Amino acid sequence: MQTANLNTLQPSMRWYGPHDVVPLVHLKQAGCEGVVSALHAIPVGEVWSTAAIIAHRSLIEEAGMVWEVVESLPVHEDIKRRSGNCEAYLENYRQSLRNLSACGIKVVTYNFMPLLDWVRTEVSRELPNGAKALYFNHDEFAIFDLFLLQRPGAEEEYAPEEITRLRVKFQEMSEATRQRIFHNVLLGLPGSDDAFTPEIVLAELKKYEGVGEEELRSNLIHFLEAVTPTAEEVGIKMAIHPDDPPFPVLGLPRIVKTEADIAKFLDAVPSPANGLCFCTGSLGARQDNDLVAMARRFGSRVHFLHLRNTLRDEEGNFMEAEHLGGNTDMYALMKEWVALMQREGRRIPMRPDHGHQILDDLEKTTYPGYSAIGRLKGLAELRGLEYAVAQSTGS
Ligand code: CS2
Ligand code: MN
Repeated sequence: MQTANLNTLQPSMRWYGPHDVVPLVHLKQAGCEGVVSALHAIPVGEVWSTAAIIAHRSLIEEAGMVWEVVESLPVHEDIKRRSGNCEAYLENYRQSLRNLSACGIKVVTYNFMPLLDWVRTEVSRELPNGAKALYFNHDEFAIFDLFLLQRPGAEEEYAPEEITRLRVKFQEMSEATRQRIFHNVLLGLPGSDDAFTPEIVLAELKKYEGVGEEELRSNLIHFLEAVTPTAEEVGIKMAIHPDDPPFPVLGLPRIVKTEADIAKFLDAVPSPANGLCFCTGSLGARQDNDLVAMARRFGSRVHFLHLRNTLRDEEGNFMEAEHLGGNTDMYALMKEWVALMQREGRRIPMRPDHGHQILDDLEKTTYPGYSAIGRLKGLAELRGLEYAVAQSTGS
């Protein structure tokens, strides 16, 4: 594909490492220049050694692609709570940044969601055409919270009529559905191959007692003040991933869900090294987020793009939609990214965040959302859109 200008998105996909059922050669065939990856075997909080980074990078380079974006260098819960060994983990984080920079990494993605990463109630919801997608159902999640987990305090967060309605729904629910919900909600927990019991989850949640939005935000700013000077010094751009979904869950605060949230921590640590992974799928799950306005306002701090679409309904449910379908106007957004790259004379790495399970992948077990063919379709559609936008604006 030929574009008039070199400042295009860097087409990329995520690779989970040698155990990923989608091999690197398939990412190359799908049109990727870059691979987004992490050293998943290293326990959260430990330093990523230069030797381990180089070994991983060699695999990607041998497959003809570059590794410039890490997703994720996870932040230890002690840092998020600013307790325990927080300062030691911050020093480890800085050391990992130095090592990553020495090995050519340019962008480091992370999130600051307490305990859970993404949350869904279904990971293979069948669509009318037989494809499968990830789905968040508001009622099922509330049922998990109120009746499966029985979280203390949960009842205060729902209206009494709603609790009555949900109790009936729960009583009529099959055991298989209950188990599916329990399992899926906890997929975003680290080490989620283990069998979590309500007791284990409640004990983990208890550790966040007393950490509300303000405390978590101040802990994030503490983290940013601790690592940004190092990132700046070694030439790494930090890119925080928004909360997914962008609202509090299980009584845990979430602080990267709206334009106002993002402005706060970007302003608090104004270095360009303190930036964003703009995930349209996460931010787009809220109807009150104006993504185009956010792209305009924060564009120069965006170092990495996750392009994904969601289809919301009135009840607070959302489906992961096709990349160009759903509620997010991908065309309007693509115009912003193309203009931004031209204006600033740079390329932004982009990956299709998730894809549907379609065709031969329906028979395979991949990480939820990380099928080969669905992502390939998303990447191809997004690159076609980018090409058309770039051509039509004469850039
Ligand atoms: C990702 C996130 O698969 C996904 O939904 O977008 O898990 C993301 O990798 C992390 O939140 C970033 O730290
Ligand atoms: Mn994302």
